[in-house]
Amino acid sequence: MKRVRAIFLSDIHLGSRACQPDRLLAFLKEYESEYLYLIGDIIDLWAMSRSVYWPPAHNTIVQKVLRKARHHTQVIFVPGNHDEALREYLGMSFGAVDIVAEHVHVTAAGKRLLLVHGDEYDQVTTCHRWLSMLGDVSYTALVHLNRALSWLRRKLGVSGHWSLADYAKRNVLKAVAYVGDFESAAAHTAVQRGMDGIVCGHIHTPVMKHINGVIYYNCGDWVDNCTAIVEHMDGRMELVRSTPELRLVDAAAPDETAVAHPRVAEGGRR
Ligand SMILES: [Mn+2]
Repeated sequence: MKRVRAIFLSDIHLGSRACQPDRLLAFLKEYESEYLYLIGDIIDLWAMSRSVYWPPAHNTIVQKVLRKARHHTQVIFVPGNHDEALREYLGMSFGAVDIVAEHVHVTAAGKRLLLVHGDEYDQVTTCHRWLSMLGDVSYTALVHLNRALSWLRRKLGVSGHWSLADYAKRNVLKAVAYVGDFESAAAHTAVQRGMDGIVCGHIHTPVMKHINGVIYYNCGDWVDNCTAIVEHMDGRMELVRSTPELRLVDAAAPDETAVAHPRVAEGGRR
């Protein structure tokens, strides 16, 4: 059992056949923390709306998280796009799990980290190329515009996920650029908000790296990579990978050379 200060998880996709619950359970058994952050796409309501899939292992994960919340762990849940329905409950608590749109975590080393799922950067990313040509257009404005658009789509009852980014992601070469653009857009927000870093998920590409003077953390996912970000008691951050043999290994060191895993998934929804 390892005691750490904080655990950051995203993109677990419970309720989807793609989720790897055993490897997550191995991780949750090994690590205890003061803070547990669930940074979106924890429950895949999109997958469940197509067909209900909920094996006992998925229940075990929910029970384990709730048990942690009842005892000594502060659990905070930032909904993502696959569990967007839970955004209706922002500001509320369920079984000692607080649901919020975003959160600022301060590490033991005093670093301020913005926690968001990251789907707001998805559309921003598709516009990145000509944004950089136009120069002065604010990402923040675009992020707000994107939020307003998805609200409107919901109100109009347009189902499914509207995304030019999905189209771009079907092409591998575009996908490489896509991941880079997503990371810059996220880092840009951290800079603008005066943060030391940003912790997000969404694109299933686990990494810790310096971008424009801030640190960009991506938790990865529990579909392909089985990774988590942890903060040790002294504020040191680490990317941890749960291997198929259920052994936990360090995935990367927190310096700018640590481009941990340039994995690119072709197509597919995030
Ligand atoms: Mn997502």
